[in-house]
Amino acid sequence: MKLDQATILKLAEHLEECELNARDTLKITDDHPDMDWDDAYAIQDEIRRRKLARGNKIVGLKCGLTSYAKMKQMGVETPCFGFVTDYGSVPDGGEVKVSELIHPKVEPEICFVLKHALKGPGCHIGAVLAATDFVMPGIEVIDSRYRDFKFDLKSVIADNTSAARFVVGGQTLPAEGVDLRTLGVVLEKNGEIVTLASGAAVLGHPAAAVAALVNHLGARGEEVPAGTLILSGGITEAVAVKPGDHINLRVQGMGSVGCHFV
Ligand code: OOG
Ligand code: MG
Repeated sequence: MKLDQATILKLAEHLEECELNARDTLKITDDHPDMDWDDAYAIQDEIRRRKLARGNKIVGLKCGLTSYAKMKQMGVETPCFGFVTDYGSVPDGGEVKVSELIHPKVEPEICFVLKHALKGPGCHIGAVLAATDFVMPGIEVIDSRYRDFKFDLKSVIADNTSAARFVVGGQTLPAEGVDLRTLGVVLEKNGEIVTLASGAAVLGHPAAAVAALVNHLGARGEEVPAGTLILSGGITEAVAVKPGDHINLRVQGMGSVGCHFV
């Protein structure tokens, strides 16, 4: 750790205020170029603690920057991990209020729900699939608190990996019946296809992203409990949205999930 506790608390408060007031900021590594990975996750942990203390719930975990399309779009090369909240959950077909956000973008994701706990190190695709209850489509609405989405990996980790809103729905499928690598994914905005890909875009197999999350938490002594919802990361580049947009995600064999931006 390179930052003292007071600085970690101050940066967490600052980033969370930006989130809750839909205000942007410059990336925090500009003022703290020496901060390390542990500092970045310590700031994210403090944001989580603040939300729990306020009575919010953490309702799932997320992997970010797990596809080459996303890594290329954001100029980083390593996945990152964060959490999603109760107030971030939008029902399938529901509304997302753009006024509560800074500059939202949407990403198509494959979501996992576990029936057994997982703990790293050594977690692999096989362990993830064996522990998965079902998979389903999800749209993640990301909203970096950094001006113009300009950040580096440490800054984005501290900012809870740009987590803002998410929509899960469509049709659930047991993981064993699906080849998650060849699974086709089509993202539509206002009825037109804006991007498409297959599941292998995420680290060769979306379950590999979940395994990476489990191993990351395992290194910190944490287990991922049964019942956890996990967003495995954007399969394509993220797509900017504005009020009036309707987003629909179609996933092969899993129906579709959608939301409106108002
Ligand atoms: C970071 C969050 C990335 C994903 O699925 O890749 C993410 C960002 O691009 O702002 O959630
Ligand atoms: Mg995402």
